[in-house]
Amino acid sequence: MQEREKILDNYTAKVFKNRKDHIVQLEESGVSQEIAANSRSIPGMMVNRGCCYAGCKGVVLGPLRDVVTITHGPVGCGFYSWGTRRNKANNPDGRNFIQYCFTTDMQESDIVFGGEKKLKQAIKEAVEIFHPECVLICSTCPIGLIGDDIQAVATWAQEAFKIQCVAFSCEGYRGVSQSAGHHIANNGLMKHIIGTGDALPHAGKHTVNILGEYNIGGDGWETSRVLKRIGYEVLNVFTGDGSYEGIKDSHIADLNLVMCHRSINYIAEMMKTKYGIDWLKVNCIGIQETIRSLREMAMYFNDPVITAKTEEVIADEYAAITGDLDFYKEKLAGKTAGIFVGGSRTHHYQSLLKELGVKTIIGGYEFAHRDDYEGRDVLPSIKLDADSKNIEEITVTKDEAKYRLVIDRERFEELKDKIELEEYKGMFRDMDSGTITVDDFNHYETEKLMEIFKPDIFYSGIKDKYMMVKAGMPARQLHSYDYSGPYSCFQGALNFARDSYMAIYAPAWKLIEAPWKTTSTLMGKIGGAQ
Ligand code: CFM
Repeated sequence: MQEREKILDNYTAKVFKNRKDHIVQLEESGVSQEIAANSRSIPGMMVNRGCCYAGCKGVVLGPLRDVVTITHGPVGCGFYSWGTRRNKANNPDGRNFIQYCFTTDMQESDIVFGGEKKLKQAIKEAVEIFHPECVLICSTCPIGLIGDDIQAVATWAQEAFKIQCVAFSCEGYRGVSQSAGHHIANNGLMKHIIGTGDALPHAGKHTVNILGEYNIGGDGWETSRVLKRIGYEVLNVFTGDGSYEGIKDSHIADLNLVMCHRSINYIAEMMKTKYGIDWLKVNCIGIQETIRSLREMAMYFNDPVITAKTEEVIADEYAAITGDLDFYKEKLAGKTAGIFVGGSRTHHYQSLLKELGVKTIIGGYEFAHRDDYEGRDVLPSIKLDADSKNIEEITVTKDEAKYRLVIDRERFEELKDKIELEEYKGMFRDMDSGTITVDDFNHYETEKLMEIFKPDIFYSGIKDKYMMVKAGMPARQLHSYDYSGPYSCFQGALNFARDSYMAIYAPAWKLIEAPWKTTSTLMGKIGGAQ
C-alpha cells in the first residue's frame, strides 16, 4: 500500500471521498499536480485552520502599529487574535498600540439588545486615551448574526472625531478559513487607505514595499536591514511593523515585493492595476532564495550601483555566517523533516532545509489555494464556489494622477521570462517525487504521517507541537518561531539552523525510553533450590 493510501485507509466512504483529493503524493519532481484546496473542512475533524476574523484582524490588520484595531465581539476573540502571534513592532514615534488589546467585550445583554452603542463608546474611549489617526473595526460572528451596522458606526466616528475609521465585516463564519479574512482586509485597505497620501515618488531612489511580511520574530526588520544595506528605500512593510502613514503613501513605491503570496496577492494585483506598480515574488527564507530574490530585484532596477552593492552585501552577509553554518550543516545533514504551516511557509522553508542537508518528506498547508500549490497558471481554471463568492470582489481602475510605470513594458516582458515578476510558480515545483502534501491537514492525518514517515524533526504550530513532542519527536513552531527568530535572510538562516540543531540534539530525547526497557534494574538471584 502506498503511503497516501495508508493515511486514507481508515476513513469511511464519505470522508474518503472528500479527503482523497486533498492528499497528493507527487509522482515526478519539479512537476505540479492537481490538489483540492480552499474548501470547507469536514465538521468534527480537528483541523488547524483559523477563522475569517482571525485572518482579517489577527493576520493582516493586527500588525499595524499606529492604528487602534477594535474587535467588536467577545473578549476571547479579541484576546486570541492579539497575544498569540509574534508580529513585532517598534516605537519610533511613540505610537505603538500593539501592546493593547481593544475589544468591546460583548456580553449576553449586548447580543440581545445590540452592540452599536457599546462600539461607539469603545471608539470614544480609544480616541480620548490614545489619539489615533485611524481606527479599524473588525466584527466577529455574533455581530454578523445580530446585524450591528458597523459601517454606519464607522461613518459616525469619522465625523465625530475627525479621524479615519474603517469597518471590516469579517465575521468568523464568512469563509472557509482565515484566507477569506486576508481577502477582506486587502479589500478594505485598498478601498480606504492605500494611495490616500499625497507624497510624491522619491526620484533617484529605489523604493520598495514588502508585502506579506508580518515581522514574526523580527523577520521584516532583518529583511529591511539587508535591503537598506544594498541601497533600497523600504517604504512600508505590509503589515509587520507597518504604519498608517506608510500605507497611505505606499503607492509611490517603484516595486512591490511579495513575500507571502497567499495573504496579500490581492493588494499586489490591485496596486498594479491602479498605480502601475509591478510586483516580484521574493523569498527571504533560505540563503539561496534570498540571493535569488536580491539578484532579481537588481535585474529589475538595472542600476550598476545597486547591482554591484547587491553582490557586495551578499558576499559580506554570507561570509559572516559560513563558519557557524558549516557546523550546523554537518550536524543536520541527512535528516528528514515534516512541515505543516498556513499558506506559504511550507514552501518557503523547504529551500532553507535543503541547504542544511535536511530533506522535507511530508508537508501541508492549512488554508492555501490551488495556486499556492500548483502555481498561478491554474488561476483561470479555479472555479469559484459559494463560499468564495461570499467575499466581495472589488474592482479597481487606473488612477490617472498617480499611475506610473517604472520600467518600459518591453523590458517588463523580457524580464518576465527570466524572473518571478508577477508570477508565483507554487510549492509543488520545488518538491521531490514521492513526497506527500496534505491540504487542510487534520490531527488524525498528522499523527498518521508521523507514524509512517517518522521525520527527524517536525515544524508546525502550537496545536500539534506538543503532540509530536509527547511522541518523542523534536518539534519547532514555524508560526511563532517559539520565542526565537528572526529566520529571514542570512543571519536568520543561521538562527534557524541553530534552533533546529538544538531541537534535534536536545539531551532530553535520550531519556525518552524508560531505563528498565533497555537495562535491567532489579538485581537478585533465584533462590529455593539446594
Ligand atoms: Fe502568510 Fe503568514 Fe503564512 Fe498567513 Fe498565518 Fe503566519 Fe502562517 Mo501562522 S500570513 S499564510 S495566516 S506567511 S499566522 S505570518 S505563520 S498560518 S504560513
